[in-house]
Amino acid sequence: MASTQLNLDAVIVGAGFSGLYMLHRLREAGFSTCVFEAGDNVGGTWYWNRYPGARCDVESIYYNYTFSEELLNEWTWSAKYAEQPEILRYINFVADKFDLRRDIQFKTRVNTAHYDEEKNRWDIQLDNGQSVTAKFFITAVGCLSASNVPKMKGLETFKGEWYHTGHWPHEKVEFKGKRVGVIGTGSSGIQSIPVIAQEAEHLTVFQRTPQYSSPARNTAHDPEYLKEIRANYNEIKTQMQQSAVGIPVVQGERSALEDPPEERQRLFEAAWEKGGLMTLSSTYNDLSINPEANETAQEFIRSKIREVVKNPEVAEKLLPSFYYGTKRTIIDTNYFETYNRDNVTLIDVRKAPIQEITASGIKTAEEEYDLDMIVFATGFDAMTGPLFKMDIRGKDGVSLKEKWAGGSQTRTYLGIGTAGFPNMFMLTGPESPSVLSNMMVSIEQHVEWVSDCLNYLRENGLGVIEANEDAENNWNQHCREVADMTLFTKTDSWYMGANIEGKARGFQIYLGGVGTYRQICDDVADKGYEGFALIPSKEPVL
Ligand code: NA7
Repeated sequence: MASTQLNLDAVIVGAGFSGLYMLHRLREAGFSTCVFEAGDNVGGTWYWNRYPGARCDVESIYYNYTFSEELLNEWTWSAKYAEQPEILRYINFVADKFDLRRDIQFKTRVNTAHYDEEKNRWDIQLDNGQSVTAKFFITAVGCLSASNVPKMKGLETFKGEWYHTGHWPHEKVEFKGKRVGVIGTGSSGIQSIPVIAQEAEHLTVFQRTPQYSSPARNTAHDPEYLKEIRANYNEIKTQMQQSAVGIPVVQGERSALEDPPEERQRLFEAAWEKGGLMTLSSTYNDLSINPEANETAQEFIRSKIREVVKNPEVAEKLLPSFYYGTKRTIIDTNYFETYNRDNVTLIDVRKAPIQEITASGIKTAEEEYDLDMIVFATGFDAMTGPLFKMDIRGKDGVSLKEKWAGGSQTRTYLGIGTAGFPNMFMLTGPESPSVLSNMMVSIEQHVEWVSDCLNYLRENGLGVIEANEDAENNWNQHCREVADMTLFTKTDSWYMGANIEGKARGFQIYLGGVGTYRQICDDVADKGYEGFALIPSKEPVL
């Protein structure tokens, strides 16, 4: 059957937080737009990550859209840290409020997007056989949407159930009476382990790298507090936008080494008691840059783990030793306490690696564990993974994968554009603050920058915008220089691409802070999109 071709101003890939807002902005500005979304509903990350205990580690009052005062006043978060179902309800509420669904095609994956230089249009093929052309191609695919199930011998022979946390079933998964194995102790593992342990007959945790985690201390919201937040939201929004990570954080002004041990202990204790994402890490100003200062925070958390976990042998296995904060900082609810339960066993797979999955469980170098269910909390091919799931080709048929492959690493200009790929925009792309910021702040900033850019092109009769190679190289170098000033690059993490076999190593996030980054992006726009080549339209396309 011949399919009819849609010709649009812009195609957006993904109906998560970024894709939805991008659609709203472009539609308001009069551009013809459609979102293609693989899932059967809106939500992106929050649609797919439905594992037990999933919740956002950014406080709910900061983790929402801020572009509409009406929306801010209409939605009330129940708790300091919102659970996945509540966040998904919020996203659905937004989609309904702004009538977004009529321009979203669900259950549709973008397979290929090829730029046709002659026509100056993107040719897009969907997995249902439909083809679409668009002047602009905008990826809103998220940073953590390509889930990583490590290649393990024998997985196909396993007779029980198995799931990945980032692709969790929509129906309730029953743990009752089952022997469950969880592989991985990143955020997803640490959030789900305490919840699974409460239900399962037995839980075996397969840990490769012990993690630093501190208490979230989640609480229900006090209506008076929310009233105050609403009354001051404009000021709070400005603070978020100008901050380092998109959350107003009180940053300590001294080095951890300036304080005597007793005072340091007092401040760390206070942070531990208060709980929350940045509380401990912002106690001092040098924890992320000075190895000795970092060691003080490491030792503090190790002492807490020894204090909480009753069995000293188990506690010992749980002690992390990498630089604190250089893998995603984690906050938890009863994570370390869970190892005091009789129905929980911790296996160190660094010492005795997993050799294979058998029909009945997991076999390590030391022992075989019988399991009814395996939960892979093994993370994602971050940042580039979601983009590489599509065959994106720019000028001369060069694919994004080829351009960024091998040792050459990812290169972007501002994390928004990349040379050789005209009229393509990446929302929260590699080399932007993205996952090391409050995503909502970074999403709104990118969406607004891109929609302003499209308006500018239209107003000025411009048909093509493309990042210059020089600008891109300078940005790439700047990103690396900033990252090299910190301890982040000293740890193997998914920020470095180190969790995926064969992936080129390189720090993929801009660490200069969201306030600084916003200023840089605004300056680029104010200077007529400096660093981008702008070419007049042959015909008035928009
Ligand atoms: P993460 O943070 O990438 O954690 C994945 C975990 O899985 C981590 O403990 C890994 O150990 C472990 N892992 C990965 N592969 C293996 C194999 N082959 N064997 C044993 N263990 C393995 O993913 P999450 O989903 O927890 O969190 C992702 C982000 O989502 C999070 O940072 C928040 O931003 C939200 P490793 O540390 O690599 O040794």
